[in-house]
Amino acid sequence: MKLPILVYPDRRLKEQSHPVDNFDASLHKLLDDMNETMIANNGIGLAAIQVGVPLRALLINLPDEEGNQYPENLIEAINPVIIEKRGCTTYTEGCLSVPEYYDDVERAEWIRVEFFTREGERKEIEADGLLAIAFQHEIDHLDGHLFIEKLSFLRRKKFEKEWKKKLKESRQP
Ligand code: Y12
Ligand code: CO
Repeated sequence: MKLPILVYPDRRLKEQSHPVDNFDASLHKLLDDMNETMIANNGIGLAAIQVGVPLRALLINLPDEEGNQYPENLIEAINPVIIEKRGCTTYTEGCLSVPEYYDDVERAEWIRVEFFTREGERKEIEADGLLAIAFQHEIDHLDGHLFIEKLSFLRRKKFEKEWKKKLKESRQP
């Protein structure tokens, strides 16, 4: 089932998400619904709080060079924790909860992440490039943070100005 995505400045996006305790059918249904929602909106990453569920669960599905996404490349990460990070890189990020806005964000270049699968199996992966960016972006959502909070003061002001204009234009006359 496709779910509605919370859009900035929805206050629920600032919530701290809770650890998942039960790796049961309701978690599996949530992950399946999140995947359907992410695909339908051309996303490459989605956190549970973006569909209004404050649980520490996220999805990432990076496209290949042609822009295609495959089900076998889907990463489902439950209770993810960054246990090591190195370096610094900048990438122009976007977010389904901040549609049509993209800006440069600095993050660690390389990370090691511990997480659990939907069956409760512990995994550890090393990530760099786009995967490292995506993990950090999505884990920030689990802690109630959006990428726009990482912008400089001036870039954030530019964003707020553009966002206000967009809301005004989308309002009914
Ligand atoms: C690198 C940077 C950020 C992430 C987090 C995941 N971000 C997304 O999945 C963003 C998706 C997105 C999709 C949009 O829709 C289309 O392109 C059709 C979009 O455009 C509009 O809203 C108009 C904006 C963002 C992972 C890795
Ligand atoms: Co996002």
